[in-house]
Parts: sequence; C-alpha cells; structure tokens
Amino acid sequence: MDEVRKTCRSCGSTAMQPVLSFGEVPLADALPDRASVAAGEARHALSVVFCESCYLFQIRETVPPETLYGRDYPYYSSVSDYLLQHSRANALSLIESRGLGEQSLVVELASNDGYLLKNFTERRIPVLGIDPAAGPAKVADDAGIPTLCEYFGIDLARRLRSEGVAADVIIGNNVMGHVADLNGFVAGMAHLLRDDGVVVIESPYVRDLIDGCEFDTIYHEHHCYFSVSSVRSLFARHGLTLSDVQHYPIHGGSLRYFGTKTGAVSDNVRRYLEEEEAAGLTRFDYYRDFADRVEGVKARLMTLLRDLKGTGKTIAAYGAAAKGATLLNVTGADDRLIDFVVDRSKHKQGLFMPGVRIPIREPEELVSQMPDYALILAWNFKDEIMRQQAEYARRGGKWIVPIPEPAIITTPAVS
Ligand code: DWN
Repeated sequence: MDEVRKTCRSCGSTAMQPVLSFGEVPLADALPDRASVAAGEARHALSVVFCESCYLFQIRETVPPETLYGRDYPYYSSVSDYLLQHSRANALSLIESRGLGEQSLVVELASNDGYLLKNFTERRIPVLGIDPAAGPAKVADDAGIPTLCEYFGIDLARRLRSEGVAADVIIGNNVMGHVADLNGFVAGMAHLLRDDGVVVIESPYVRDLIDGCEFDTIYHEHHCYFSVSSVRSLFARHGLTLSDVQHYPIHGGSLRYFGTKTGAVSDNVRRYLEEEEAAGLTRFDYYRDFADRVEGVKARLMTLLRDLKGTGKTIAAYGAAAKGATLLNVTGADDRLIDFVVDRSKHKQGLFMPGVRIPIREPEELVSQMPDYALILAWNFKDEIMRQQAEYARRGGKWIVPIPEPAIITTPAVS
C-alpha cells in the first residue's frame, strides 16, 4: 500500500501546496512482459507538492522501495556514453582535488553496474558500492567492484562504521531524490564520512525542471526535486555544510552538491541562494502555473502526433526511459499512435512500455522498419542518440523531441 504524505519529506512541515496531479500511472521502470500487459498493470496515484517551509518540491506518494527497486530493476547506467564520460570526469577531478590513493575509501550510493567506481578501481583506489537493485549490483560485483546489495540509510551507516569502515568520499548520483527516508539517508552519509571527507551528490535541478517543463522526470522513483535552498537546510540538519555547488547539463540540468563537516561556504553557493531567492524558487508562486504549462505541452504533443498519424505517417520512439513511460502515460500516447520503442539496453528489449502496450525492440529496427518519425523519449541524450542513428536521418527519418516544446528536428544528412 502506498503511503500518502501529509508532511514534508525533509523538514516535516505541513505547509505543503499542491502543484500538479497525474492521476494514477504505472511505475515508470516496471516494464511488463506480454503476459503482464494482458493481465493489466498496477497503477499508483502521483502528485506533486511544494513545501513552503524548506522549499522542497516533492511527490506526495511513497511506493515501497522493494516494489520500485526489486529484482527486475531495468536501469543500467553504462548504456549511455555521455553518462560514462561525465562520470569519469567527476571521478578524475575528485582523485586530483582530494589527493585520493591506495589508503583512501570511496563509497558510492546507488553504484548501479559500477559505471563510476571502475574509474577509481582502475587506479587502485579502494571502493565500496552500495545498491539495492540486484541485477546491476551483480554486474558490478562480477566486474571486481565490491558491492553491497542493500538500501543505504543510517542503520547501514552505523553497521559499517562499527566494522571500521569510514569514507573519504561519498558519491551519490541520482539517488538522494530516490530515497523514501531522506533524513535517514543524509544522516547516514554524515555518519559514514570521515571528519575531513566530502559528500558529492548529483541530482536534477528543480529550476531546470520547472523552466524547461521537464514534467516527464516526475515519477514514483523521484520523491524529491532539489534546489540549493532546500539542500542547504537538509544538509545542515545533519551537521553537513553545503560548501560548493556546480551545474551540469546532464539529465536536463543537474546540480552537483558538495557537503563537508568542516568546509567553508563557496561564493558559488551564496550566488545560487541569492539567485533562487530573486527568481522566486523559495515561493509557491514560482510553481503555481506549472500544471497549466504541462497541459499545454501535452496538448501540443498529442496534436502533433495525431496530425502525423492522420496523414498516414508511421511513428516509433527512441529510449525506453522511465521518463518516457511518464510522458506516454500522462499524454495518453499509446500503441494506437506509436508502433514500437527502441532501446540499446538488452534488459529492456522484448518487454513493453508500462501502461501503453508499446513493445521495446533493438535500435537496429529503426533503420530496418524506417518509421517516418521517431519520438525521442530519452531527450536528455538526444545528441548522442541522433549521432548513433545518423543512418535513420540520412534515409529520410525525422526526429521529434517532446520537451521543452514538441518539435520536429530534421538533422542534416550524414555521408
Ligand atoms: O534517476 C534516474 C535516472 C537518472 O535514470 C532513474 N530513476 C532512472 C533513469 O531514468 P531514465 O530511464 O529516464 O533515464 P535515461 O538515462 O534518460 O534513459 C535513457 C534510456 O535510453 C535508457 O533505457 C537507455 C536508452 N538509451 C539508448 O537506448 N541508447 C540511451 C542512450 C544514450 C542511447 O544511446
């Protein structure tokens, strides 16, 4: 049974303003097989609120973590070349700036298939991965990256500390927003961190989400959508200073937050706090018209797809992304409009997009079937995808991007 929160996930306040409701949608990463599609899939309410007390944008509903990240969790980080490059640059910069070596310990929370930690093990820097998703965790472990297949929080941090484990660096990419017990997670990081260590957290930036109308990134795995203002008070509650923040374009715009026990606060943090205050991120007004803007994008996307279909065009999609599942379900773009979705991940091929009965196939099908249009559901990787699929465009295939505004992109022919 899903919990429906009446208090803020961070500060516990009841001053929460409703922003948006998607009604009931299937879980975005629960990709059904043919039998499950026929049997009918479970749906869960999904709605977003803004906390006026600590400024955290968050969903109300909590689906039990065993349901979200059980045995069949299909997301493997190593599928995107761009993500691998981005992660490698992060690792190399930490190795240099923190002077990491054979005496250090790097812990990664949500270490997935080892996509990031391998950059440390290659340089003989000891690591520990922690990830409750059994499939990706096993891939990492098999590749020689020690991985605990468990949920991280204060209990696990205490156990590790009692076994003598203490981290010089704790990395958590796209995980802090995913945990149901946010305070237990941050308390756990503070507990596991050495006094001179650093916590490095990456998460999509709520300002990019709102300004870019990235509504499809809202789904049950993502409980929280952070700003600098909301992270500062969250960290402070657990004895961590938000000492620096950096912006990256990945996943539609993300912030990397640095937390320390002793560190000074950088000018960057002060600048972000001032800018968020000036732009209004700390007030409900900033979020008030988001639902109307989302309705506009949904309507224009559906008009575009229906008009194309109405003139006899065929449409496929690229990327069986979780955000793609949200987009298809909240717009109602189902198998009557979209013939198939392609995805590089072998863990997704042969299954279906949740709730919309659209089969997931190999990327090669794009060129062998030549649908007239391909909707890029993984729009955050659109450049990488269009480069890989240059042959599709060369043969006359056209791309559609849904976000921030539905548009047809014609890429130049590649010889
Ligand atoms: O927080 C989360 C983020 C960071 O990643 C998750 N809860 C799950 C996941 O969300 P997503 O599924 O929306 O993420 P991606 O990484 O945007 O998904 C891209 C999909 O597209 C994957 O299924 C892989 C696929 N892909 C592909 O087939 N060819 C991606 C690239 C770059 C490609 O070239």
